[in-house]
Amino acid sequence: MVVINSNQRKPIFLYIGFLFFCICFFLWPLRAPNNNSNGSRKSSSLVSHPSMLHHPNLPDVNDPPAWQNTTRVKAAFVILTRNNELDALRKTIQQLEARFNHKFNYPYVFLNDVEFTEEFIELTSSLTNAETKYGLIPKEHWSYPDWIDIEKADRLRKEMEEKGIIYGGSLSYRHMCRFNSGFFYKHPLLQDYEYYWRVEPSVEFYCDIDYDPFLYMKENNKKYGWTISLIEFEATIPTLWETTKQFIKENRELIAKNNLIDFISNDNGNSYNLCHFWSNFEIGDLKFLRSPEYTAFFDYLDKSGGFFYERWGDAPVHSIAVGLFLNKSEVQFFNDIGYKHDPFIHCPVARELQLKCHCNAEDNFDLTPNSCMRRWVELR
Ligand SMILES: Nc1nc2c(ncn2[C@@H]2O[C@H](COP(=O)(O)OP(=O)(O)O)[C@@H](O)[C@H]2O)c(=O)[nH]1
Ligand SMILES: [Mg+2]
Repeated sequence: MVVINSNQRKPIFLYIGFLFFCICFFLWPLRAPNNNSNGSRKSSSLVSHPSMLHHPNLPDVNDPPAWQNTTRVKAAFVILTRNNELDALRKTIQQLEARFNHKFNYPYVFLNDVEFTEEFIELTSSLTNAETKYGLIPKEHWSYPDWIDIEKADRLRKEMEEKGIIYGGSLSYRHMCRFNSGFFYKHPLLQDYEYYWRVEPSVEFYCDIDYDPFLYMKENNKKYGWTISLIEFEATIPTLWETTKQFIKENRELIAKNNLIDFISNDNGNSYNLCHFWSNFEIGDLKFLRSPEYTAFFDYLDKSGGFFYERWGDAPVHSIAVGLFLNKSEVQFFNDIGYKHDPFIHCPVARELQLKCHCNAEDNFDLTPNSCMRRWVELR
């Protein structure tokens, strides 16, 4: 028979106590109906979000719904799209209205590099009671700037295409990325707004959003909000980080004191770890994009030619800017907004958040190897 004396018992009790603590601390928030071993293990910090009960900024459960508060932010959805994406976009707007905007009625700004068709205007405006505006992008925001060597750009595009790099051969994709990086917020239709929510055709919204994320951003001094973060294709941005480092060297005074460099670099800024916020979803403060530091950064990148000679995406550009110019408290992870842009899904896994969603927590991208969520969670 095994006999345990009193000296041995003490460590055993301690061990059992510790085990119990670990179970409560790590597993309690994970009691999602469909927990599995890979996608749904989350630490408690992953489930914090503005619509959780007990959040300091939220009213008591007995208070009237948030949309009955008539305070609205100067904000709009911004949708850059082509006429031929109409059907994909209608599906997206239908979900966005059903999940959020029929309660809050924020306006839509549609942007295009060619005129929108009558059909597009009719079949999008009919899906919402909110105001809809349709804008043509000025030519100078969607064309080569005069310092670009067009023959060199043509040749490098061809080379990227031959290497099989995604969108490597597309000129319009490059105009799109450059426009989203440095121009959409300068469009006349956006001048009256303080915040934007970027939406693309085909994206899906899986959960009811019963509070106003714009108001949340404003009241909590948040400047950038996201739902999915991931690793960039390195072949699209070979010199982006070197160019950024040169910018930093020449503009040290513009870098935030408590910046988020550890989200985008594993070695204190020496190299880029390719982490970025997926910019097909963004809720942001337009003041940030219009700030002197963001303007200086975009202009510097633009002058280097990488939007055309390589294939710099607006996602790494925005994310690096967030990493350099903001601090963590100004950046919001919208865990509660269930969202899909093919092929990835952010689906909240906590049971409280699942209640009003139609996604499967097992499909959540956050803790898969290509997600940068762990990096985010580890940030102090
Ligand atoms: N007007 C216009 N919109 C474009 C063009 N290319 C892309 N977009 C829009 O830009 C956004 C990103 O393009 P998308 O094809 O979804 O790129 P991906 O998400 O990186 O695969 C979407 O909202 C598209 O509708 C273009 O040539 N003209
Ligand atoms: Mg897309």
